[in-house]
Amino acid sequence: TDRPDGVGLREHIATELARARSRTEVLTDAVDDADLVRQHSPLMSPLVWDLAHVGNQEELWLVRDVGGREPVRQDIDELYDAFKQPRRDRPALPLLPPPQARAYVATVRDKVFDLLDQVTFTDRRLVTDGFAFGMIVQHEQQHDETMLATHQLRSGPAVFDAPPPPEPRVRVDGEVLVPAGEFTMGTDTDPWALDNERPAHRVHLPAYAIDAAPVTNGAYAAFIAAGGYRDPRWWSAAGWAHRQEAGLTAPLHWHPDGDGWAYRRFGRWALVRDDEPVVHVSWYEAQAYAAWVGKRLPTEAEWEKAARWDPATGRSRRYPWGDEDPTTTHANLGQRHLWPAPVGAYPAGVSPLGVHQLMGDVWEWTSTTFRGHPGFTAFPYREYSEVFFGDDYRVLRGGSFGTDRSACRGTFRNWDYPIRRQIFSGFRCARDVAAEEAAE
Ligand code: AVJ
Ligand code: FE
Repeated sequence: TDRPDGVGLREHIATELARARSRTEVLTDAVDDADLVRQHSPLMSPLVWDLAHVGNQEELWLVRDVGGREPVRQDIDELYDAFKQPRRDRPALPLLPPPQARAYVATVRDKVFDLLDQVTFTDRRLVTDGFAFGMIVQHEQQHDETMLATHQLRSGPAVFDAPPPPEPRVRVDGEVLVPAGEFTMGTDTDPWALDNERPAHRVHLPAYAIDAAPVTNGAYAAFIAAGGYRDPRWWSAAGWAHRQEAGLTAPLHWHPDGDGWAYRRFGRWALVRDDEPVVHVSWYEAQAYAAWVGKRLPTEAEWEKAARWDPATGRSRRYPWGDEDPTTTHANLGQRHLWPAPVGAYPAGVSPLGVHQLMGDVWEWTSTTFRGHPGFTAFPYREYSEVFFGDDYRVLRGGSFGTDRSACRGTFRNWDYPIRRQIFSGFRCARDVAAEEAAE
């Protein structure tokens, strides 16, 4: 997909912008206007805020910065600035009502299509390979995932329907042994990779073992049944304090049902199925489960080596299966399905080392705090990722059923607070391997 300048790049950008917008429309047309302005959880924005914020970012970066055009609505910049307006306060703002928000994003988009006809992709670094357009596509798709999480928190009757994910095609269990050695982490070449994925750099890891699949509901339910939520031995000090204070007893959206569990997914009750990856757990819960099974969370580098490193060539791939963009057989991405697929459902997505379902299904918590790769430079602005570097956030990898393929690849990095679980978060475990075991 090397489209340095031609028609191909323009067409590709137009398609990706349109694809993002139709997803946004599905998410915002599914409910009435009263529902769009309501706050479904203090953790989330009203859907109408996400909608106009998407348009405002597109205006700032494409219409004004790349295009050098007159502002469409400079007066609303403050309202839709995520740093100035904390989520819990957004419903009280004088937001554009739904019809005006829809008209605003449409006006901005018209100007962007006009700009796209005229832009010269070689002009400046911001537009090389269409980067600024790609950034805006990914931004809208990320908000579309956030809006899907808002829908999951909404009470009331279901408004979405989707076919269930595919059934298992192969049996997957146990762990995969990854030999000690170097691999290339991050990228210099993926044209739409964001600043925090760059630069490519060599990382040496000692041998380790990583689960061949994400931790399932069945395995996680065993942790609950064994009293895992009542035993501080498995929890970090901060995790135990949070477990107590928040009264955690099971993943978000789970409720006891007879001997087992049921959970609410987009307005419908379903029995918790044992072979699906667990979703809606915080980093603290993931860490406690891993301790209970005598393992730990993988580091971010361990996750990426398992996902990208090809022992036959020594190269790091864009995705576990190769360099080609995901298709429906590779991974459960793109909101085609509304929950994670059972383990073994995507044999075509396996990594060279034999690790399954790294992309799609659930975002996977890693033990790593969010920081820049060695040699990081903020581009095009510090606010995308650099201001979040430090000890507060943990990195998640791989994308979920709610993530679009444009906002997800082997190098893509997501981050959140360790208490968060309204996102589509799960995990897999890893462990150190002694030299004798590694040599076997
Ligand atoms: C990368 C998902 C953590 O939602 O806060 C959206 C993406 N950045 N608008 C977020 C993002 C600016 C970001 N995450
Ligand atoms: Fe945003």
